[in-house]
Order: sequence, then structure tokens, then C-alpha cells
Amino acid sequence: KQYHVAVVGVTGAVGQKMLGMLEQIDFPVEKLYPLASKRSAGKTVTFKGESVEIIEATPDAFEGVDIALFSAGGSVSKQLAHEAVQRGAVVVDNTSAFRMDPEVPLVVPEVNPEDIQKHKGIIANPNCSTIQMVVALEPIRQKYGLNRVIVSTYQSVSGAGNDAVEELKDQSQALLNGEDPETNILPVKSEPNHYPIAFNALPQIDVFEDNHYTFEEMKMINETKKIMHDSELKVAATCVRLPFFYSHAESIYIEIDGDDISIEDLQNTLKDQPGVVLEDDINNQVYPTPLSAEGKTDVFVGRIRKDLDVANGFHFWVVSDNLLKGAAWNSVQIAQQLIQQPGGLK
Ligand code: 11C
Repeated sequence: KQYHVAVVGVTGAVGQKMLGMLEQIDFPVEKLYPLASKRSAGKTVTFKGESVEIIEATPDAFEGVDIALFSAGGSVSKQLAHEAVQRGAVVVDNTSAFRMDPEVPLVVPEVNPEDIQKHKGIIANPNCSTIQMVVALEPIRQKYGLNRVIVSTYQSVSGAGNDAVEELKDQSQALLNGEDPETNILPVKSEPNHYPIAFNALPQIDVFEDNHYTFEEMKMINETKKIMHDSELKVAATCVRLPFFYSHAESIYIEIDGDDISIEDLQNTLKDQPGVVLEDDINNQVYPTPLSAEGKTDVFVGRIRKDLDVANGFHFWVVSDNLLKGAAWNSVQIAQQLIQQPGGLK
């Protein structure tokens, strides 16, 4: 069977990667609906070697669509996802619009694929920094149980969109030329203050919440509990933007159950897990970095260490391409499972 597939936000960084992933796995697309804002309508995208015209994303544009992959921002999803569902599409939404809605499954296929079947038209794709963390944690949680997670992130500028990528380039050039950098986008475009990202580190990703955490940090906390179906899990996060273009890295501390668990036990637990690549060989200086993970769909894990004070505490380093496993690939994987699971595409 072949499907009518819409990509909403097709001109954006993630939309483009969604097209690439659909092509790469040869997803059975009978007809592609590249949807975007009015501004982009009439331009074209290339899909499987053919030029396809971009259509304005309006409710009627979803007529005849089977699967709609949304990545055009939360407000577009809120406006159009239900319109797409009413017209018979299943929506895979890569924004925060519906992630915490109890009616909407929040899915990482390596962790909770069974939740896909509970959908009522919309399936949410988690935040990029959450996805790579839960892919790495799930095999450990399955084997040993998981009590506490404390994560600090090192996130690339592409998470804030193409404008932030350009801002890092421009600021780097300006500073190297001895000029003042222009600051318009980061840390958060809609906020009054902007700070340079080039040669800097910004401890703010998204807006602040009343509890002094940022929305990005709260996404990591709340989404992790929802995906793992464990509201009791202790999770804390600090999210930081750094001046590199692609992939997010994370320093993760966990407390697990069990006696005398060794570094090798955790390495063996993660080795050969689907979607996980263990790169942990300090004798040969082997560990993942944002550059080494860029362009790949896996989650890379290294630097596994035992905490020196807490018996069942471990530290490790997790890296993944935020636009691929963190966004486009996870969405396309959900779509792939939808069409493969019995009764999935209903
Ligand atoms: C960032 N994680 O790096 C964000 C981008 O909720 O899907 C993804 C925002 C989201 O800025």
C-alpha cells in the first residue's frame, strides 16, 4: 500500500530533514503534500528526484492526506492538526502543542512503541533533548530500574532554527574581525534581551516558568515521565545552548537499583540496543561528540562512570543529531510503525 503524506513546515530545518528521511527509508509515498506558509506557496521542493510545488497549509490542503507530519511551530499545529484529523489524516506532531495532552500518545519508538496504537488522530513527537536521553536510559531502566535522573545539556543552535544557525555564523565572523556581534535571536527570539552565542554559553533555552526552570527543562522533566509511564521518577534538568551548529550533547547522572553494578554491566546493557551506539573506550579516547554524531540517526553513548559517593549512581555522556533522531527521524519512525502495526493507521 502507498500513502498520501503531508509535511507541514516543509521549508524549515526539520521539514527538509523529514523529506530526506522519507526518501532514505523509501517510505511508500504515493503522493507528497509539501505544505508551508503562504510566503513559500508556489516554490518547489525536490522529492525522490522530482520537483513538487509547495501548497499553503490551510484546512482544505489536508483533503486526501493519510499521514501528516507537522513541524511548523506549536501555533500552526494548534490551528491545523485537528483540521487534518477531521479530514481523515493521522498527525505526527513535532511541536510541544499536544505533548502533555493525556489523550495524545508521546512516542519514542525504541521506548514506548505500544502507545502508538492508543492514538485518537494525533501522536506527539517529544522534544529533541528528551528523545536522545530516553533512548539511552530505557535499556538501563528495563534491566535495573531507574530512580533519579539529573541531566545537563549542551545544545546546538540549530535547535532554535535556521535563523539561529545564521546568527552564530554572523556573530563568529564579526567577532573574529574585531567587530561587535549583532544579537537578534538567541536565547529566545520573542524575549526582550538577546545575548551573543558565539564564543559564549547561554543557560536559557525557551522561556522561564514560575518555578525558575525554563520550558525546555520542564519539557525534559515532564516528557520523560510521560514516555516512561513513571510519574514518580525524579528528574531534574539544566539546559544550555552552546556555539556549535548540529547535535545536542548531554551529561546524565542516574541512580538505579541493584547491587554491585559495574561500568561493564551498563556497557553490556547498552551495547546492541536498537538505536543506540556505544562509543566508550577511554583507552583509545573513544567517545561521541556533536560533530561525530551529525547526520546520523542513532543515539551515541560514552564516558560511562560510577559515581564516587553514591553506590548506584552513574554518569554518562549522550550525543545525537537533534534534527534527525531528535525530530525528523523519530517522526518518520512513528509513521513507519503506524503503517506496520496492525490497526495502526485508523
Ligand atoms: C531547542 N529543543 O534545542 C529545542 C528545539 O519543543 O520541539 C525543539 C523545540 C520543541 O531549542
